[in-house]
Amino acid sequence: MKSIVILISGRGSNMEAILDAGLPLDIKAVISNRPDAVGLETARRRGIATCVVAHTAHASRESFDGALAAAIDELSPDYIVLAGFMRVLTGGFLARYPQRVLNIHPSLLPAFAGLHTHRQALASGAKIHGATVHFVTSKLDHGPIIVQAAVPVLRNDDEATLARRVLAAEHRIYPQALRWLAEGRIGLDANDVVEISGLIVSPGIENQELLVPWE
Ligand code: NHR
Ligand code: GAR
Repeated sequence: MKSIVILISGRGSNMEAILDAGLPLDIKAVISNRPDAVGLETARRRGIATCVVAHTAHASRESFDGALAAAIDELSPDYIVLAGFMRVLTGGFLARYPQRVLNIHPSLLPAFAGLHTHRQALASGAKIHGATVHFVTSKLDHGPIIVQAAVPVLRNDDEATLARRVLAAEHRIYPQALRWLAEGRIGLDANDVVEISGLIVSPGIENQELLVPWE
C-alpha cells in the first residue's frame, strides 16, 4: 500500500474528507506548521500521528523547509498531500520529492492563483468557479492538473457562500484524486497528468463526471 503524510495549517476539513474516504493508503501522519491548527485535534481523535513544525521558529524559508523535510523523511511517505497548507515551499524542498507533492487549490487553475481566490473570482465577474487538485511544482499553483470541479457563482454570493460551495466540491475531488494515486493510475507525460494505461485522465471523460452540478 502507498503511504502519505498530510500537511495542514488550519481547520483541516479536506484532511478530514481524506480520512473519511477509507482510501487504500497508509496515512502516516498529519503535520501542521501552526501549533493551534484545529485539524491537529481532529487527526489525534482519529488516532493519526501528528507533528508540528512551526514556521515561526525559523528565520528563513530554507530553514523551515529543512525542518519540514526532516520530519517528513522520518516517515518516508510515498506522497505529500497539502490540504489547506499555507506556506509556499522552496524549490529545494520540492526537488527532494519530484512528482510526489499534491495540493488542492480553491479555484479553477490557471485562473486565480495565489490567495483570496473567492474574492478574486467575485471581483472578476466569473460565473463558474471551482477547485483544482494538482501536482506541486516550484511555479506556484501551476503544476500539472489531476482533477477539477466546477461550481456556479450565484447572484447573491459573497466570499463565504462561494467558499462553502467550492469546499463541498473540494471534499469530493481530493479523495477521488488520492484514490487514483493509491491505485497507481496516475502518471505524468511531460506536463500532462495521464492514466498509466496511456489514456489522458485530465481533461478526459472520466473527470467530466466530477463537474459538480448545483441546485
Ligand atoms: N509551494 C510551491 N512551491 N508551489 C505551489 O504550487 C504551492 C506551494 C505551497 C503551497 C498551496 C497554495 C494554494 O493552494 C501551495 C502551493 C500559500 C500561499 C502563500 O502565499 C500561496 C499559495 C498556496 C499556499 N502563503 C503565504 C507565504 O508567505 C503565507 C500565507 C499565510 O500564512 O496565511 O508563504 O493556494
Ligand atoms: C481550502 O479551501 C483549501 O483549498 C484552501 O484553504 C482551505 C483549507 O480548508 N487552500 C488554500 O487556500 C491554499 N492556499 P481546510 O483546512 O478545511 O481543508
